[in-house]
Amino acid sequence: MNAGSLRTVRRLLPDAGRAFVSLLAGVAGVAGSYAVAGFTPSFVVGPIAGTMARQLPSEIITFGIVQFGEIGSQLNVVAAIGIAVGVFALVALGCSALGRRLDAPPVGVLLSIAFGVGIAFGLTAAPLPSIAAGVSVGVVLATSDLFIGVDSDVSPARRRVLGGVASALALSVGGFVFGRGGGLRGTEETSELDVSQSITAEIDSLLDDAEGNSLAVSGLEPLVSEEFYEVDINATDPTIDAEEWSVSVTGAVEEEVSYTYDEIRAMGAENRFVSLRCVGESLNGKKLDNALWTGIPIMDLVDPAVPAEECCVMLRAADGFYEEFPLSALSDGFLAYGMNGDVLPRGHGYPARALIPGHWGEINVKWLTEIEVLEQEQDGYWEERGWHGTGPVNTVAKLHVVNVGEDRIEVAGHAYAGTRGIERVEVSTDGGGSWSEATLSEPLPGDDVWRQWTYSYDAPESEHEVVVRATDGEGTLQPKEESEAFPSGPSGWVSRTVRP
Ligand SMILES: Nc1nc2c(c(=O)[nH]1)N[C@H]1C(S)=C(S)[C@@H](COP(=O)(O)O)O[C@H]1N2
Ligand SMILES: [Mo]
Repeated sequence: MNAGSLRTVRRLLPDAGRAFVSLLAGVAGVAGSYAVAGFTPSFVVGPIAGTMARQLPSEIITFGIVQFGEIGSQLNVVAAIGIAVGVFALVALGCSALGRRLDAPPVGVLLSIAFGVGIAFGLTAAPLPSIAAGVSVGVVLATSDLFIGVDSDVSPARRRVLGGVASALALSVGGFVFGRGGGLRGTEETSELDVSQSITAEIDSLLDDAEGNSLAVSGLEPLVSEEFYEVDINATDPTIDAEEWSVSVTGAVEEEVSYTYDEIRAMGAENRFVSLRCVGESLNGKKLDNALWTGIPIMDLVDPAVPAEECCVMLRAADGFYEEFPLSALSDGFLAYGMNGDVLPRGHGYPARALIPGHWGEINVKWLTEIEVLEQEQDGYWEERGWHGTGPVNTVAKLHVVNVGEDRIEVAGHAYAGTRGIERVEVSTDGGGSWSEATLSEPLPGDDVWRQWTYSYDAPESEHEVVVRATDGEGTLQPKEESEAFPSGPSGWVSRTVRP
């Protein structure tokens, strides 16, 4: 290699400072996208995380769900952010090198904007957030070059880095605070549901009942969950404009029918307590919750289409999710557009979701767009990945509260058996040798609602094993045999060592 080409190579190779500025440009690109999109599918990280979740082998996904639960999906998001930053950083690196090679840094900046916008648009198909991403990448490159020209004692290389840091910081912080992302505000903003006075009054009185029936045990979640768990196939929730949304009944029907949001809202309103439990949770996990839902019987949508088949249905959603189950299970189903007196929050399926009493959470499809009547069984999203989560829930008694007092110990939790209901919860404080009946909360109206249980006893001298088991409304004691969540839901008696 002659001296000339060596110089060219050195000129093109990034030094540490340039590499760092490119990395900053990458961070700014992701921040810019977030500022405009918020945590929605238009945010570049969304599609990357989604693709990873879909493309990774199902063994890895299942391992993540069972071993890490919520953290598994957070890791997925963190990895996706890393990839997005990396991609924008490479764009910045490549384009600025090209700009230098052409002896025209501004051309490099413009190219980085063009490529940044292009890549973001390719991922999200959302114009504005993509422009924000690309421009942010370019701005960091441009400011870092600008600072080179400033007259000062600081070395040019250092000025470049400082300029990059300053603009990347300004863009990220500014975007985070002022952008649509709005900092760490959750997805749970919602507003009061606009329904008739009588329905509002019923909501208020049912929520009062739930509060009144909730046991006064310190640390025990009330009968209407304060924080309702969320499980999704994607990192970001779809943002749906209710005015443009509709749900259709298709497939083996006499006539396909489609309904707009306003049409559904005009069909009336009923209130129902329904509890949900995820098939992928751990035995004593926290993915079991209860809410008061407002909506209509789902068959009010299906009946007018006149199903020509008895077999089954596939529910499809705006996020690409789909689940199949027997039509008979749909017949008690509910279409909810309200939750606890509010408009159904985005995270729980706005504008409308299905609730299928007594069944595992996964067939309670959110962001519902299509009810397809099938002539033959098909696998849903999770069944394609090995799960068997379309059936009725297992009976469970959770042990979430242990209050150790001076001479008494109080234990408490929730029990749930879907539409079978809970008849009895028993507690053993000697590892299953003897059993006593727990106090249950008064049942709430509804066919698919959990109950709370509590039991208190004289504190023994020493460490002991507390075991809980429930009997469902059909008189069946929950099986003692333990099984993992995969593939058909956790089962077994919850036990916990208590130290007085
Ligand atoms: N469209 C759609 N619906 C969905 C899911 C999803 O990823 N997409 N997850 C399902 C799963 S696995 C569960 S447990 C429940 C959870 O409902 P929640 O997030 O309102 O608690 O929603 C179900 N409905
Ligand atoms: Mo689930």
